[in-house]
Amino acid sequence: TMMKFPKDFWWGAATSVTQSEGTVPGDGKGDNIWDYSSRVFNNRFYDGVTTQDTSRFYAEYQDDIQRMQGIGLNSLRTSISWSRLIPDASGHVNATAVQFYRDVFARMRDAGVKPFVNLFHFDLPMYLQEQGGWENKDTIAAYRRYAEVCFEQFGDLVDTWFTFNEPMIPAEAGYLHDRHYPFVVDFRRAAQVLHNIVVAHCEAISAFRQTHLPTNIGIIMDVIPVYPRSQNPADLKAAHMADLFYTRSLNEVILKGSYPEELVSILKQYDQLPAEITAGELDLIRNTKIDLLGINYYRPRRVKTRDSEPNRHGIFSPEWFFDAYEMPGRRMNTSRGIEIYPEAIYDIAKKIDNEYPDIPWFVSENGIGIQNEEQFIQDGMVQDDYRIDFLKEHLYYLHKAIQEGSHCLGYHMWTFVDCWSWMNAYKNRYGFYRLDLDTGEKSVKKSGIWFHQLIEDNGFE
Ligand code: BGP
Repeated sequence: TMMKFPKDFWWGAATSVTQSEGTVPGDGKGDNIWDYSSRVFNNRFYDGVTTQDTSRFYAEYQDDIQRMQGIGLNSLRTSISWSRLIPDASGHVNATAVQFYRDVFARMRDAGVKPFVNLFHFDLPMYLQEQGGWENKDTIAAYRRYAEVCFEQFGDLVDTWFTFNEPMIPAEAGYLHDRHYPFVVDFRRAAQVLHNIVVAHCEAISAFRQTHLPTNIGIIMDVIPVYPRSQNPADLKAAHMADLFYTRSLNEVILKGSYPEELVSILKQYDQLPAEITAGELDLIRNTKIDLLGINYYRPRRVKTRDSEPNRHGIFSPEWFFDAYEMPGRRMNTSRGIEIYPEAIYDIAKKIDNEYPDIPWFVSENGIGIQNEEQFIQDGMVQDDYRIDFLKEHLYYLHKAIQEGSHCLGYHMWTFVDCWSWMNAYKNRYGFYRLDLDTGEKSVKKSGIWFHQLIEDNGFE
């Protein structure tokens, strides 16, 4: 039987500018931290591939928009490149960039693909990073101004706005886990970065409210739902702590307006509270409301109690309170090294419905990254039945939650065309379209054709 989705459901894909635009010499773009770090630390992750070599949306956007239309997408989330729009510390607005994004969004609308636009996808301009990045409160003011420019220049064309994609990641990956530039490992600094990003989010919402644009604004969070190894008190406590540090820390401040008290008192106890949190900021946070929530879901987090010392040489970290747990018999995506667990979509929906019943939400990213996809090419097309199965399984649980009343507005897959990634360039492919790195050719995969049919039917069997 056919599983039908609600009327006007958002069916689409998600991408980000750093991962898809590519740099064209002379286009007036300034460096962001990825342009810089993919050049300077290239050997660490990328085998010679930099942000310059991403999938050329900047040069080929007209064809790419036709490709979106070609598989029936009714919406697509991308971002704006801050360092393209405002390329240097003087703050001047790059007119070429304004024209470019206006043309992109206008063409998307004409093609029936609603532009969902995110302001920040990990891509801080280098001139701000050099002044301390998100640790510096001046970055909050610069971000608000950038947001104001975006609302003013593109407000008539954009369908739905987002302030940040995965705001936890710049803090966690950049200041705690040594994955993203500036490769700092210091919990207290990470917490300051997170707090400043939360304040910046609120500033952008406040700027948006002042424009009186008739559209909506939200935020996109990555959710890694936590599952304990067992129901033993020690494992349950471990799960509680993982959830507190990695999910509730951010969800509650954004969605309920304040940090969890338990978290604050633990950070006090370990002397890890960020130094710069003002009463004015806490007021602003309390009074900020979003219109909708995007959830990026890729994998569950399985945890157990920690029975050995954390291997971190005294550096305070959430991992002091729990340990990762590999569930026997778990299904893995071995390409990406993460567990596949579609049921979590249902659990996430239930949690939102219970804790934040007034906030409509959608799946803003979900997908599967696969290595060496060329091995599945037959008759000139990637026969990615594994991706179709992945989508079906996840959509099955989403459908189930919607049937039970969850206020879910749509589903966006990561991603549209195979793209460059933060830690491994082109190793894992996620797209509905394949990108051939040798020829530059973009060609639809079997999953793209399948998704098109699903959109036409507004459901699947
Ligand atoms: C999300 C990011 C995306 C994208 C995706 C795939 O966390 O928002 O930008 O990269 O993950 O993950 P990866 O590229 O690390 O395989």
